[in-house]
Amino acid sequence: METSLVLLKPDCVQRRLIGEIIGRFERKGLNLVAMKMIQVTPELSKQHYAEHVSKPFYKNLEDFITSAPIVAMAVEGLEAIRVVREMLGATNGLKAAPGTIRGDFSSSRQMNLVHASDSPESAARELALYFAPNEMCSYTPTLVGSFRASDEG
Ligand code: 3AN
Repeated sequence: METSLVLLKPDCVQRRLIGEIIGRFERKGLNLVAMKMIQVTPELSKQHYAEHVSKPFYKNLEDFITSAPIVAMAVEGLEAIRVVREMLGATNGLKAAPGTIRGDFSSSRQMNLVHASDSPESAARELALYFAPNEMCSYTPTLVGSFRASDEG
C-alpha cells in the first residue's frame, strides 16, 4: 500500500471540479484517508515547491497556489503514487492524454487542476507538510472484494 498527497488546486476549486475529480479517485478504487480545505500561505508554498523556489517562474506559481483555497487529500491504494500520477496525465494540460484528468479538463501548464506526489520520498515529505499524524484515518474498505481479487494485495 502507498499513500499519495493530492492537492486540488485553486483552479479546481474555482471551476467547481472538486466533486468530479474526487469521484474519479473513488471510482478507481482508491481510498481517501485524509482531506481538508485550506488556504496555502507563501511559507507553505515555498516548502511545497522547494525544488522550484529559485526558478524564474516561481513567483507566478506562488501567486497562483495562494490565490484561492485548495483541497488537500491523502489517497491510499496499491501503487497509489504511480496510479494517481497516471490518472493526472502530463504536467501541461495541452500535452496530457485524453482520458486523464488534465487531458480532459486542462489546457494549461500552470492551471493543471491537481498536484500529486511523484515518488515515495516526495509523498512522505508532502504528507507531513499538510497533515498531522492524527489527521490521517485508517479503516478497512468494505468493498475491497469488489475491486480486486484476494491474491492481488
Ligand atoms: P507536476 O505538478 O506535474 O509534478 P512540476 O512539479 O514539474 O509538475 O511543476 C509544478 C508547477 O510548476 C507546474 N504546474 C507549473 O505551474 C510550474 N512549472 C513547472 N515547470 C515550469 C516551467 N518550465 N515554466 C513555468 N512553470 C513551470
